[in-house]
Amino acid sequence: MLVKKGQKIKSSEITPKKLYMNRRKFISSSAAVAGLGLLKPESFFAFQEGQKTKLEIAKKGEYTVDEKLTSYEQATGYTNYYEFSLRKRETIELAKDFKTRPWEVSIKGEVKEPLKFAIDEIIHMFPLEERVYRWRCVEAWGMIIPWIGFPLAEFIKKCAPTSDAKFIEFTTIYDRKQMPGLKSDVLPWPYVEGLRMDEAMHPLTILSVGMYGEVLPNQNGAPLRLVVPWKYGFKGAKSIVKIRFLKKMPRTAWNRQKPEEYGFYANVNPNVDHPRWTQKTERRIGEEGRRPTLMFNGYTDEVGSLYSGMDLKKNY
Ligand SMILES: Nc1nc2c(c(=O)[nH]1)N[C@H]1C(S)=C(S)[C@@H](COP(=O)(O)O)O[C@H]1N2
Ligand SMILES: [Mo]
Repeated sequence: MLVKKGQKIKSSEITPKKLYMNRRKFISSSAAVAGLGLLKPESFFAFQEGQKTKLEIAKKGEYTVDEKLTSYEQATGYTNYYEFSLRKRETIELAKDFKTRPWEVSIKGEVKEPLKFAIDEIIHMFPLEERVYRWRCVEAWGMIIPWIGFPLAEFIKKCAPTSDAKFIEFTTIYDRKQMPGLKSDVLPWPYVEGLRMDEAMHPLTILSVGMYGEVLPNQNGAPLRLVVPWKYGFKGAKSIVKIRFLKKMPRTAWNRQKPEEYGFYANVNPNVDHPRWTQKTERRIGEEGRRPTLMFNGYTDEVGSLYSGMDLKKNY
């Protein structure tokens, strides 16, 4: 099939040639990365900008909560992405032409050597898992999302951090041409978030590349975002371009903007109110009324021990 420049092709029309080319490109670029293991041809997909792309899920169910999923329309139509807009229903339209290819993630700081990964290398590095998690925004609403991704811990191993790495920092793309919200000074851009190394290595923490069976929609943080289900949603940095391993706790965007409202830890905690509203209850999107908020968003059995001996009123 002949494809003219700028012409869109349906995924049903993608030729074996195109698939082959993508595959070749991937193999040659990843040859530089040691220890990736066997590349399974069946796990390749042809990413097409602006189209829904199905992801092959190798594993289902780990840590999955048995609760009714938030509708796809609400999870993708009511999003927080301030680089585009402060209005949750507006980001879907403003992000629709956002370019997620080519895309590189650079690895810096306390590592054996600095690295760069292309996004399609990252997506094919590990078997993709689907995990249905509770998701709780600091603004006291929540959702149930079927994320697709892999444990951040696995990716960290590929980055080979040194023993000096005690924290990890995530930086989001800063592109004023594509992101009209960057004109606002609501946050000190770029959007930066971070975790303590043991939080980052916890098996619940994932890097997500998709949701609802498909590649992440742009407004939900394509092509790569962090998901930490026991913390407030703002920890989940979207559209990551840089990961740094650090000796000291990084300064994060929300914490810099309003330290008394947004702490570094940001664990979901019904006993510590936000200065301007209660955190005891929350609205689950798609439901009437409010629910009680659960400590660590209901993940106490899994993560409670990470914080033993810490005063969570001080370390909010
Ligand atoms: N880069 C970036 N990441 C971000 C945000 C943002 O504005 N910019 N918002 C955060 C907030 S406040 C929340 S609640 C979640 C929302 O994720 P969702 O829109 O996919 O539900 O993304 C987080 N990650
Ligand atoms: Mo949020």
